[in-house]
Amino acid sequence: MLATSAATQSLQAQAASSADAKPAPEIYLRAPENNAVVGPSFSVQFGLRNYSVAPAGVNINGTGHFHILINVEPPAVGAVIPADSLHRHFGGGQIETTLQLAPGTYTLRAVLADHEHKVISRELISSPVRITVRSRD
Ligand SMILES: [Cu+2]
Repeated sequence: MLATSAATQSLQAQAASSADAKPAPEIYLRAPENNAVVGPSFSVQFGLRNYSVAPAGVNINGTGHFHILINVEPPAVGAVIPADSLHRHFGGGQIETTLQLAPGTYTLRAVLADHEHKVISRELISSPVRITVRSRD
């Protein structure tokens, strides 16, 4: 029993040290690209490195769900992301979606938030992506 316990502790220590050595998380938009010109209905694809996706309400360390912020500054770390037309939640764990926007220019940001929709860290807020939406495809 003692040997098993020591082996378990050793495994836990390895898991902890590999977690410490983990590279920083990164979030970005695979699509659209910065300065893209898109039609009124366009594909959005989220990108994430060194972190994982889980649906809203599922509390697993190192996971979160995506949001798109449209023409708004991101909330502070730890703040709950509002749910409205400028703050879209993808609580099902989606990694892509289709957005419909009126013609114009927009600034989009992807944000990963935790199971309670709280901003996790600055690293999990993407750089702004500027797009122009045309009136036709
Ligand atoms: Cu959310």
